[in-house]
Amino acid sequence: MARLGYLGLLSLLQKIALWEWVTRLGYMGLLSLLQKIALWEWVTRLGYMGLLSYPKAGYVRFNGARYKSFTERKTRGEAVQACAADGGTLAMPKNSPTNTFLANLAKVVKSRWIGLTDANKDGHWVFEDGQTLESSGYANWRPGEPKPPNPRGGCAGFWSRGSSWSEQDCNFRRGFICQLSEGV
Ligand SMILES: [Ca+2]
Repeated sequence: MARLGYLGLLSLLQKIALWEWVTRLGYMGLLSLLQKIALWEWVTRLGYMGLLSYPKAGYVRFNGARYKSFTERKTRGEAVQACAADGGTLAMPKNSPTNTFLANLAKVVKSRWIGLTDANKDGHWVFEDGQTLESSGYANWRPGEPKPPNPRGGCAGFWSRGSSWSEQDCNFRRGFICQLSEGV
């Protein structure tokens, strides 16, 4: 039973239902020990991947992905971790309709991180999935942004108002928007 604790992504009710199901199979004597282990490993892995805990609360579907805006302010790194905990990434607006949708997704308390950074190479903007901003053919920088090159690079996010982007030090604390890809 202690291993249930590993299934942190499952709700308590889901864990109980799973355990009942696995246990019942075992009682029935239908599974060898190795089969039980394999089954449990599989169930655990599904839990890690978040496949059993969908639909995620608060995510809204748009053009084949789901998005959620968070108002708590985090550093870029903390925001990435928060999205990963939901099985996703920071949101990646790669076209105008998606960008407009994200900008209007929820009430904006402060500016919000998106999944775009030049932290690895100043001036070289890359989305969370590795695609370069240039190859996406879309950008929506606020006038004067991104800021002049600095040695550390930065991270992009929605400006406080509207749908344009600004560059900020990645250690600033902003709200953020997470994205779950279809099928994740
Ligand atoms: Ca920069």
